[in-house]
Amino acid sequence: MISRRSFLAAAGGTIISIGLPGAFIRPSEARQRDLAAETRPDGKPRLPPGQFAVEKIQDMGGTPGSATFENWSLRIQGEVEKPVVLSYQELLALDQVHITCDIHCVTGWTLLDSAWSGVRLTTIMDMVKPQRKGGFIIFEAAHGYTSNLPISATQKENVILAHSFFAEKLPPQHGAPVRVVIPDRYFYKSAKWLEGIKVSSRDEPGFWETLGYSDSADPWKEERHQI
Ligand SMILES: Nc1nc2c(c(=O)[nH]1)N[C@H]1C(S)=C(S)[C@@H](COP(=O)(O)O)O[C@H]1N2
Ligand SMILES: [Mo]
Repeated sequence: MISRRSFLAAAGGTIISIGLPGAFIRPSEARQRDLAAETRPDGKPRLPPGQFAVEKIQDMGGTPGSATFENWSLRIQGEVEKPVVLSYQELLALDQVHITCDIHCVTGWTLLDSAWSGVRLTTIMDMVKPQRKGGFIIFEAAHGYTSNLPISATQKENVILAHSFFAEKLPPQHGAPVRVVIPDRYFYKSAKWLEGIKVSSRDEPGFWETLGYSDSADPWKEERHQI
């Protein structure tokens, strides 16, 4: 039997997977024991339940968009007072933040201390002003990939639209020109090759969410699959 965790999905003729089995570069046994005892400033364990640490980001695939740094644009619309279209240059002109965070893939790996630069989602939401009924955010990526969250789950300081990874322009396979980074949800929420953001009055389950993965995706509650 194929486990749900490793099943493949065909999207737009391309076979993609939520987690390709691969060779993981893992910290030493001693470091892994130390990590197991570490806690975050908010009191949560550094490694969420059922996760293991890796030292390098895994390339998890997906179908890249065709946008370049020159012609990329981001359309933010839906239940907002002021819809906006941003170019890459306009994104760079907004307040920039640099975050160091851990990211957690639902397949089990956790990358510690990854460094991203970009713009807080709250900065963008302050521009467009979501209406009261706009309770959900839908991230729209190339080729119809979407992910969804209640707006409340995206209003944290560490939720950003990232254009750089470890001070270098985001590599194509990791979502260039711009991707979402939501460190405290499983990584499938962090849409690569971002093209739009829709504020919606209703929840609209995204690509992996409609295939059985959790809508809320909280790693500390181990919300991996729909129940
Ligand atoms: N557009 C798009 N974004 C996506 C995906 C995808 O297939 N397409 N895969 C998601 C999943 S399942 C994961 S684990 C992360 C992987 O990001 P990475 O390849 O940079 O590690 O991207 C997420 N964002
Ligand atoms: Mo994933």
